[in-house]
Formats: sequence, structure tokens, C-alpha cells
Amino acid sequence: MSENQKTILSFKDKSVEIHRDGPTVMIGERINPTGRKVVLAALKEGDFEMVRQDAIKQVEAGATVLDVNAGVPGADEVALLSQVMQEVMSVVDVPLCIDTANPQALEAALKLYEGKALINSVNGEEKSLETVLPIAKEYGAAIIGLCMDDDGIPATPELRLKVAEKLIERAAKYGIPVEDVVIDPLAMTMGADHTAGLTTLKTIELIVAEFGVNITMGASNISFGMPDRKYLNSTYMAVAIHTGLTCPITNPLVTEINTAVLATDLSLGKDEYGMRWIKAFRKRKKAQE
Ligand code: THG
Repeated sequence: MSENQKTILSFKDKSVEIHRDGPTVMIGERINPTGRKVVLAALKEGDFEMVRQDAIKQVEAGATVLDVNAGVPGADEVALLSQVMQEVMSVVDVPLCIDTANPQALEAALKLYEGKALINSVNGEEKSLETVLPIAKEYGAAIIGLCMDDDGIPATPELRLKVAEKLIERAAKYGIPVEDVVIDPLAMTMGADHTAGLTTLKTIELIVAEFGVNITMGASNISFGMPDRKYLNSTYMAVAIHTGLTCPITNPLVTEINTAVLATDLSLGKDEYGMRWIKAFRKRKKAQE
């Protein structure tokens, strides 16, 4: 068994700790034109109002980190990602998770960011390791490491653990400490394979036992193509947090998901005196009035 790692992200004078004994950190997923057609349409029009509103609403709903993705087909991602980041930083003061596969866009984004960001992502492919790890080291950022490599996504938890090990070892070679490596075990849809959710849970279990690192994932991936997704997502969220998930990339505006995270934290002793649960209840009640 390995001791639980603590990842500290920051933005200006604010910092957020990710730790298995502390509250689950919701990374807001909504600023993402790849996953959301309305955001795509707005960004194509050069309209950033939706991005600003999504930033504010997600933070109000309890996201303490925001994922920022600006992957618009045909657009100049280097300029667009920086612009989207500026818009987000003009309205909220939470650490950002920079979601891009473009190294130039990543570097430009890190240049203008003040604090310790989370890079989303690096994976076990040689090209990715060699490109992203030096950038992460240079800017003192933490990284999300995806459990896939040159051979694709491993089918078994044991093989995904191997990729996690490689990611942690290679990061260390570049001077990036293990606490700054957040692992994504990869959540795939249960609509295509009913054991996909279980595979991800077993992967989390193995990685946490071996390395104690923080765990993230696109938590809503598991329900793609299924009906009534919010129930699948919220139940899976509870199970995954119990298994070791510490910072899901998720939609905090969905009440079922939001309350599942809070209820799980309280159930697992991560919400002192139930204060966060009670505060969130009062907020929902006030919003209904
Ligand atoms: N791992 C890591 N990063 C990730 C993912 C992951 N980043 C992207 C993605 N997966 C997680 N982010 C999102 C963002 C938005 C949506 C889903 C995942 C989303 N999707 C709508 C839906 O699910 O119904 C699409 C509908 C629409 O077009 O609006 O909102 O796995 N490290």
C-alpha cells in the first residue's frame, strides 16, 4: 500500500488541494466545444459569453477547478485556447485544467496562466511523453496521465497499471514528482461493453494501492449512448469515489451528480460536520425560491 499523494493546484493566490482524505474536487467539464455543440457554435461565432457564464455557473455549483478545451475544427487553437482562458480568468479565480493535444496551444496557455495549472493530458505514447513532460516541468504544472500508449487502450486493469507506472517513472525522470501526476484510468461507455465500468474501477483500485496518486476521469463517458444518463453517472460517481477517484471531470450543474458527490463525501467521512452537504442544500433551496 502506498500513501495517498496530495496534488496542489493554484491560480494567483488561491490554491486547491486534491487528496483522498479531503473533499472530492469537481473539475467542471462544460467549457468544451468538442463535447458540446452549443459551445462549438458560440466559439465559431467569436461569442465568449457562454464560456464566461459556464465558468461562473460551474464554480457556483461547486466546481473548484475548471477544464478548458478550445478544440474547434479549422480554428487556430493556439490563439483560441489563450482567448478562452483569458475569458474564464476574467470571471472566476479557480485553478484551470488545460485540455489540449496541441503542444503550441498548451505552451501559450501556460505562459499567460498565473499559478500551478493541471495539464490535460499526457499519455504513454513516446511522442506525447517527450513533448508534454518537458513543458510541464518548465512551467511547474501538474499533469493528467492517460492509461494508454502506442498500442492503444489496454483491455485489462493490469495492463493499464503498467502504463500508469511508465507515466509516473517518466515524469520522475523529468523532475516531476509523483504527487503532480494525476492518473486517468480511462472511462469507456458501458453501452458498448457492460464490463467497461468495472474495468475502470479495478484499474483505479490497482493504481491507488500501488502509487496512492490522485485519480481523475471523464466520469460521464461511462453512460454514452445509454438512456437516463444522470442516474448512471451519479451512481457510478459514488462507486468510483469510494474506489479512489479524487477529481472527476464532470458537470456540476446536474443535481443528481452534484448531490452524489456530496453525499459520497459525507458517507466516507470527507465532509466535516456535514457542513458542505448542508450548505449545498441551502443553496438549492434558495435557488428554488
Ligand atoms: N479524460 C480526460 N479529459 C477529458 C475526458 C476524459 N476531457 C474531455 C472529456 N473526456 C470530458 N469532458 C466532457 C465535456 C462535455 C461533455 C462530456 C465530457 C458533454 N457532453 C454532452 C453529453 O454528454 O451529452 C454532449 C452533448 C452536446 O453536444 O452538448 O457535455 O475522459 N482526462
